[in-house]
Amino acid sequence: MTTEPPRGAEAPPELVQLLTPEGERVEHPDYDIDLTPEEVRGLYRDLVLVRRVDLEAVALQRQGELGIWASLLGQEAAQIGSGRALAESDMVFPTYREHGVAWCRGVDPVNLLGLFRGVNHGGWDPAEHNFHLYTIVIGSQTLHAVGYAMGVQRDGAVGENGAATIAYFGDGATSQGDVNESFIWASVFNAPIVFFCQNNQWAISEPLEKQSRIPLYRRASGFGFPGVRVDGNDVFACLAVTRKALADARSGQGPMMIEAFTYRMGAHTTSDDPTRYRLADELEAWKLKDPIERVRAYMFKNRIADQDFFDAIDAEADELGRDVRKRCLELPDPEPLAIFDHVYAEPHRLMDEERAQFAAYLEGFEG
Ligand SMILES: Cc1ncc(C[n+]2csc(CCOP(=O)(O)OP(=O)(O)O)c2C)c(N)n1
Ligand SMILES: [Mg+2]
Repeated sequence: MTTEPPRGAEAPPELVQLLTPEGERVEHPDYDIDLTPEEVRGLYRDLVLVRRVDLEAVALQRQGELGIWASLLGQEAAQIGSGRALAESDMVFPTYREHGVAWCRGVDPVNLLGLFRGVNHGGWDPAEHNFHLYTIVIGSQTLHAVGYAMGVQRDGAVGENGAATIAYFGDGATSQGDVNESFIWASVFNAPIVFFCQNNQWAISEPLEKQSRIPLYRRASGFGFPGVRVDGNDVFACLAVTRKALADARSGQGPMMIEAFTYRMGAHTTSDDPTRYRLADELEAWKLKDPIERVRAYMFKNRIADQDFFDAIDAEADELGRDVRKRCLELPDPEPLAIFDHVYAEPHRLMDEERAQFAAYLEGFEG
């Protein structure tokens, strides 16, 4: 009897990788990158801090303080690598799980928590951070992103001072019509956009095999633009590949798809129980590819950081966790009628009617 390796745990051969799970630096002919020790320490800090915010959010949800939370556990490198590749003028269209990218864009994590606590409608100003609001409707943000990128193109912001757009989505989203339509528009109009697919192997309980019979990145060629698969647990490779794709988009070379091959180590959301549909050995195999551990091993081996550095980052993470928790619990509840305030930019008759109905309903309560 042969023992099959756990599903998705074998590294596929066509994967761009610059840092192995053991923390060994490897070369790549197309995507090399020179990082200073300072930059490596910065990436490590990002990875640890976003994981800490995520863990705190899961705990807050378990304590009844958030309605739901979509954990990024395991996907930190894909998000920090791509997020740190962005230029300030680039525009991001996220899903609901891009907490690491939000971090790179300077969005206060408490604003993310406010959304999942149900006390705000979005939580941040997309124009201020060049980071659009979270989108729950699977794949729809890719169409918004292509529309935005085509607008940038029409404003003439392609070339030397060009700005790129990046759309995040999951493996499951690749089966949505919206995503396929967005590929077509981006391709035929040569839009300055990067499609960043985090293939975390699952769409809730639906495995990757139910989305595609070919590697996802190869879909791109059918639409007429390049696709590449990167080790999504390798922050160096994600940074290098995304940096190049964004630079190409900005300079007018059109769209590109990046498939970040990674794994969702937690549940789909806090409402999900993955033990119902996946085997524990799959998770165990992926734990060995942890995106943070490999950077830590690399830093130790190459004397880029000492124990004091790691202790200081851990202390900073604990402090951040405490601060985020405290400020989350202090978030004020909105006025019930505020739900009608920003549905439309202009006054709207239907909203006025519904507001009045709801106000009358609220008046029916005593006190
Ligand atoms: C249009 C639409 N259909 C279904 C859903 C329900 N739904 C929420 S998350 C999800 C799975 C998405 O999987 P994937 O794209 O792989 O992203 P991941 O959650 O794994 O990051 C589904 C089907 C939805 N939100 N929107
Ligand atoms: Mg997925």
